[in-house]
Amino acid sequence: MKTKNFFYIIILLLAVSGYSCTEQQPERTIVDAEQEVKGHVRAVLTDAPQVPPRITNKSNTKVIVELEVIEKQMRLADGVEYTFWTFGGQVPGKFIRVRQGDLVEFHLHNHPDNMLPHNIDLHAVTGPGGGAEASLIAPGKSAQFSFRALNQGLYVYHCATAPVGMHIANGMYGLILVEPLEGLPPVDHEFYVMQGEFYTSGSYGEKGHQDFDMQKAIDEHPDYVVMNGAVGASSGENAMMVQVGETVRLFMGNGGPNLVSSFHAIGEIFDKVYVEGGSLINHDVQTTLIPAGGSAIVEFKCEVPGTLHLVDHSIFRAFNKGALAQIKVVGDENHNVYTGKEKEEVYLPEGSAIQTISQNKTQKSTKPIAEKSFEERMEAGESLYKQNCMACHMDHGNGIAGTFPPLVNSDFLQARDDKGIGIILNGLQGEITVKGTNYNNIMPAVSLSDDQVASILTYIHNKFENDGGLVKAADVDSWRKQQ
Ligand code: HEC
Ligand SMILES: [Cu+2]
Repeated sequence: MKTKNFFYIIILLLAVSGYSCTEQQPERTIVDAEQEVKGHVRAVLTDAPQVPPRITNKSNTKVIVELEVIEKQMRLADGVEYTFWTFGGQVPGKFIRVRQGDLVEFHLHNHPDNMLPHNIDLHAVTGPGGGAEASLIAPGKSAQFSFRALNQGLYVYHCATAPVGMHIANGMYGLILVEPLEGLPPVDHEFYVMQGEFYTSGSYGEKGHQDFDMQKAIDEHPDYVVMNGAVGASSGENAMMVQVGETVRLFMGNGGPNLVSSFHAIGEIFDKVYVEGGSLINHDVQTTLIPAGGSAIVEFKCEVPGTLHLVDHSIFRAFNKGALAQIKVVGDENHNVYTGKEKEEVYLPEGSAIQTISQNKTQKSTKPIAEKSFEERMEAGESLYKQNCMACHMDHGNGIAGTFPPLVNSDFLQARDDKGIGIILNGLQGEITVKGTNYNNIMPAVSLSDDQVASILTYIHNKFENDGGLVKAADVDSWRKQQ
């Protein structure tokens, strides 16, 4: 009897604590669809990473959305072109913003120059196919349908014309935000970022126009996983910019078509996550899962300057397939929050030996290949340098004083008969002197093909103010044979 009472008390306590938890969640508003809407407005649509302005009108209205499907060739990566199918001319498609309870009058136009029929399935629609059947149109046609935005939240829309996977894989997805009646709380910046994969005939980085590869899509083996439709679309000089002390809200989507995103911001913690783009709010989150065909709204305050890297933390996608966007935070340091590097010294545990950073093993094949011209070596060398050497020797080959020696105007490199081939293939350790500074560190062997070593070294000897010259694949081959 006693234990039974105790049991009831536990249940009661759980119920009470459960109640106080849900209390912090915003109340859900149920829309009365019978209620009439007042007037009408034309929706402001934006391309990523921009978001349309907050909605300020106080009552529900009819929102007219005009969206045009355009098939067009654009950049997927440097030197890589792809024929995208778009909602509004960019990938992801235009951002649409309405208010809960609004009546959305949707007009889909299929540009006359297009080759295929298309339609739209908006996950914000309550109705068959999310509007897909109602909006299916051939090139040169328009379709209209209306829906009531009953549920608040951040929703994916996509094309749902057969073969559905192919239409999505070619870039036909975007986001529609249904703001709660009372509006989202104000923040300093709102941005739109959407992940998606591309399945191309050539592998990652292969130059020229790439076709869609159906088999890779079925196997779920993408060559590209990108943020905002292309490698570098929202990073580097296209990065989003904010000031220290400002608050940021990201509307994150995942078009898929296949992969789930482990969304993470390197250097930030999400103060708030609207889980899966719905009304459940989680706090203090490091990585939030975004399903294919799903979303998340994340919020944080930028306390210190620096670059935040928005990645899919299935991390090879970020570093080897393009899944990276950046937010640059500018302003004053705050050493109470983050000090930056206070000290650095070399740490060499006993017994450490040269390791190998291995590329694809098959690339080691010594089968004779056609030698490249100087220009081709320089071009290939630049991207190979970025992939294999830049992490340590830095952007412009300047290294890091005391740890990674500079490759710029390196007397050490120029004094070697092998042009540096042995350094790349065998690694390097022990004390060396470069431009009067001593280094005693370890460079791992980097396993690359003869052709790749030749291109990197040609690049370094010329680009970084060394002694110039052309290194040939045959030089690397004969060096290997002498070993
Ligand atoms: C993981 C870090 C790392 C990577 C990656 C790396 N290096 Fe090094 N590299 C070093 C270190 C450390 C040294 C100095 C070794 C020592 O102290 O003996 C060095 C030394 C060198 C030197 C001789 C010193 C000089 O400044 O001339 C050359 C040349 C060189 N690296 C080229 C390359 C090239 C080319 C690549 C890319 C294929 C590369 N390294 C990748 C860390 C790295
Ligand atoms: Cu389509």
